[in-house]
Amino acid sequence: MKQERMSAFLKNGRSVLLAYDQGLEHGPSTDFNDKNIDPAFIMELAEKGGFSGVIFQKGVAERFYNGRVPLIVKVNGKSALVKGDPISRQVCSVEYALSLGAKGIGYTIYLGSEHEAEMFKEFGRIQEEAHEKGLPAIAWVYPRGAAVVNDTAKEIVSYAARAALELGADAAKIKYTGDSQSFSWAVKAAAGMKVFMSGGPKAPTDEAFLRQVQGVMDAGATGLAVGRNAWQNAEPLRMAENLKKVIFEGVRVEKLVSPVPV
Ligand code: FBP
Repeated sequence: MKQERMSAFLKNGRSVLLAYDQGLEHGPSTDFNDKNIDPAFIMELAEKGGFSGVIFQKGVAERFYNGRVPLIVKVNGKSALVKGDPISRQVCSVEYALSLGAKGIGYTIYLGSEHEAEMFKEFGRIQEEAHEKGLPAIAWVYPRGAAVVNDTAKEIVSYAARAALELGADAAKIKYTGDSQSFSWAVKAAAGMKVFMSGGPKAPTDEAFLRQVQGVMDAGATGLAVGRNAWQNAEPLRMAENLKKVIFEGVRVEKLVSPVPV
């Protein structure tokens, strides 16, 4: 049986992670404003907001990680400039991530890309190294490439979850399918492996986003790895509080005090 390597990030089996690797992935101009371009702001938000973990690339971890929230280092990355089927390669060793204080290793796999075999192979090696050191390997599994028509369809999202399980991930970060019932099929496909919803672009309202999170929890998932919907929010600490209520306390969105932005 698999041991629970994710325990550093779990409270009663649930979790809310703060993701901040978008600078490299998207380019800073699209996602950031004067406030959230500063990694120190994110480190403070992770701590004050009571997030279960924070996700950085190694350069940000080196300069800004303060050791007070469990760290996941994303060990591969790619820019937003190269077009065509995506490939994201290793940019940080497991050993170096560990030396930065990592309690988990993150790696993105573009399932369906013509380069998927290279990412499978690299993730396979990284997963084994992480496990040797007692760290969980968390797979961002994003279906992309010419063969993927709709990356949030039930079939493709559940395939992403299943691929992560079969590749040996301890947890998968996958896109929301749009409703709880279809997402529960992805949770089933994960067969006990931890499932996190990937936040996505900022939702039109706080309430709309919190309803997605509620749907994810109703589906039996572990929680959420959120970036833009938290740190692009005008009141990120209030969003963090609402997320924790929905994820850890099971509070229904309609019972939250003013979930809609003021
Ligand atoms: P967001 O909540 O901002 O979507 O962050 C989650 C995340 O998985 C990041 O870790 C990653 O950089 C980004 O989304 C990838 O975004 P995209 O789906 O546009 O490639």
